Amino acid sequence: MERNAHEEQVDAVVVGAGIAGLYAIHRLRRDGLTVRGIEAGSGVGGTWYFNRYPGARCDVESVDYSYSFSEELQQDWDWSEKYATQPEILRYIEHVAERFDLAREYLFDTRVVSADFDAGTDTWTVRTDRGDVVRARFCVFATGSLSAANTPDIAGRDEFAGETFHTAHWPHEGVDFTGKRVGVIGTGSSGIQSIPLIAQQAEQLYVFQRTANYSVPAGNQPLDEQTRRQQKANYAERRRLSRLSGGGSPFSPRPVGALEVSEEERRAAYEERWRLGGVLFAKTFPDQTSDLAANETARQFAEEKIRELVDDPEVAELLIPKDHPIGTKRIVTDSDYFQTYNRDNVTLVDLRSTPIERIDPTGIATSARHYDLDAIVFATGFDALTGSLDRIDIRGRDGRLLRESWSAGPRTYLGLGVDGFPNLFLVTGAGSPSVLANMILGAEQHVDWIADCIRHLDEHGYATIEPTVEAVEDWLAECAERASKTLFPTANSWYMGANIPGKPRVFMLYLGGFGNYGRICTDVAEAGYKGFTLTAR
Ligand code: NA7
Repeated sequence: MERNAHEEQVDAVVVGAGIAGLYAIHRLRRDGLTVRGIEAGSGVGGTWYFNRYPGARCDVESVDYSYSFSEELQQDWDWSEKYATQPEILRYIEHVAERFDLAREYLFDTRVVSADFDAGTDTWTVRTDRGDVVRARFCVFATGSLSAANTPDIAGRDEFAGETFHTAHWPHEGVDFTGKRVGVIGTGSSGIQSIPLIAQQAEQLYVFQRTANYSVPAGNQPLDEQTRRQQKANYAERRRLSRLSGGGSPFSPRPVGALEVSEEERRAAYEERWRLGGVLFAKTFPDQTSDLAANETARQFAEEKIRELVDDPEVAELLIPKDHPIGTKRIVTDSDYFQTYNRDNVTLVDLRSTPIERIDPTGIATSARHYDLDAIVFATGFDALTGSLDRIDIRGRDGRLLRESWSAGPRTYLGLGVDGFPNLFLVTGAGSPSVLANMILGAEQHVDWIADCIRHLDEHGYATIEPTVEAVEDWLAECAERASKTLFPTANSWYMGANIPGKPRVFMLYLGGFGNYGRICTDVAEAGYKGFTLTAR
């Protein structure tokens, strides 16, 4: 849509109209600040706006994966399924935007290209690809952890004459694969969720798998009115438990380690979690991701399940992950993934033994043979956590570029602030629990902390806030120390930046738990923003 470039001055710029950005607009505006939101998409939703691939579904229960800031909202909204699909989540986010009149603060179809801090005026200048210039005291980057899509640079990629799709940029009108020969590259969440549905349509589906992943059935089911009523009646307690929990939902592991119980009890516990479904399988016992022997018990259980579900033992063998302890990459939540390989029209191509050599106009050539294709789906993930910020020229004090400051890995204090970048706030990014916890409650907690912080600055006559170098170093050390006590750094995961060639390998998240993390943030604020430098107006 054509429009004139904006030039304006506001209190706060919020980049992103996903779950975090929308709440930031709501909360900051309610606090009396003038705000401007900027969003690359044509509408609200962020991740849920772009990731429209078939089968896209959240792996956190709908009742928990929803805003808590408005009691009326949580009582009014009815989720139809235990794990909501992308269309339903997008409808929910659109409802929230409408209900709280948030979209009017946004420039849509607009990408932020740079943000520069001027120390003379303590002002950020944000520029966009539409020629807008927005000046603000505060910049809130709610740019998402999984928003910068990764399309691997495979030789001949752009020569393919058929249709090409990326799961993270799926056409809004959907895709009909009927009668087509389709190749899916990638078997992370996006591949594993979409493969069963693409298989139902396609004439022939080839799945190009480099690394097998663990996946647990979602155990999805429709929510009936009685369940919804019970959930809503109990919402306050559910939220209280979620805020204290490790992962931002009202569940905690059993109080004993996997090896401290009998074989029978352990199996029953895994069986129960498997039946309940989803990512929480990784948290059946508290030591599953810290003790290799404990992990092995869960791994073996999952391996048995895969063998039960897949008819061909050779295919099952290929689908069993061998390179990482279970749970150290995000466990996928699927609906009939492994069973899909029992279909006659589905072929698993093992890229470890027969790597892709190139893409050509008619399909994909591996070292073993050529696959003729009408369509290729890249389910190849994201430059996670830092990718969306790296793509913007963010310059703090003395013209320092954020991506250069982060060349050895992201440097933050609490995941909220960066040394040398005053009045810049990050939401649910690197250095926070982020994707390891419920992203909606995480976004609310971050935005509330940021809004309280801005109010503190204004009430006490401060112009800027930024973390000290020491606080950042200490926080990085804390995050690294916690990670080193777990099995997470042993996996080539996107948590480690390992999926992007050349990206520094550091575990980018805080592993101390959502509840713990929230307490630390509160303590820091209550101690007068300990670890931050505040400058007077
Ligand atoms: P993921 O989990 O990063 O998965 C990407 C997949 O793409 C994974 O299987 C990769 O294999 C594969 N991949 C990436 N590059 C290549 C190349 N060059 N050749 C072959 N295969 C490749 O992304 P998703 O979108 O599925 O999920 C991201 C998160 O979204 C998920 O964890 C949930 O939190 C929601 P690899 O493992 O690198 O060998």
